[in-house]
Amino acid sequence: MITIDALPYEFRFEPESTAIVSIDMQRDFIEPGGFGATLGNDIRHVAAIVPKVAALLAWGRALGLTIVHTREAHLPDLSDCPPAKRLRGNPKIRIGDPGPMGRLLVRGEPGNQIVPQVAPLPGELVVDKPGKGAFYATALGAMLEAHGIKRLIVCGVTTEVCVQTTLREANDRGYECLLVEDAAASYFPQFHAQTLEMLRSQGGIVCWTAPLSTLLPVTLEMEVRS
Ligand code: TIU
Repeated sequence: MITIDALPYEFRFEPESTAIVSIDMQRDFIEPGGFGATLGNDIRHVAAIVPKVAALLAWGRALGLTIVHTREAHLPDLSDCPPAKRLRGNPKIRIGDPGPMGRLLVRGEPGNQIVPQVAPLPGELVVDKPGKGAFYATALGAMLEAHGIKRLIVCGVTTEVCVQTTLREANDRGYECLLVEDAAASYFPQFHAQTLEMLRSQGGIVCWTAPLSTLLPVTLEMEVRS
């Protein structure tokens, strides 16, 4: 068992039953001209976490954790995109419309690819999800069960939308989750901070949180000793 100095108290995990879930680190949210930017958002805050997510993934790979990447992605015929989602708000271009990186939030398009610095390695799990939560209408639950996963270490974008929704879905399914504070981001820094606070409130009602700096010193040798 490995112990992380987290909030609201220590988070303990075993590498063989723990997965990193890297949420929606795709060009559509992180680069100019993607879905996030078309909603009117400033992408700088989310782009800034790419090196932290890369460091977290490298750490997880060294410890032998299961690595899962998600993408918010719709089928080309948009049959998995509820009209309510497509029509919401007043964006310049909508889900499925052509943009500078191909059709917005559509599987296989250039904008739907995970940015190269944090892209999946061969053998890692990739989940295309039509919703904000990664469990909704996906095989994620079955995949985690097949790998014997009990705990999730979560990162990605955006903190108060897909990351939070996924954490709440996971919590209700019995997973113990740690959100890596500075390997997640929102377009709105105040929403990021408030989301961390609410998720770990009430004794960790949804999850634990910890900065990357508390995880990186942990090595496999520490598990052998503990
Ligand atoms: N708009 C926003 O903040 N997020 C999303 O639409 N998707 C994810 O969070 N991935």
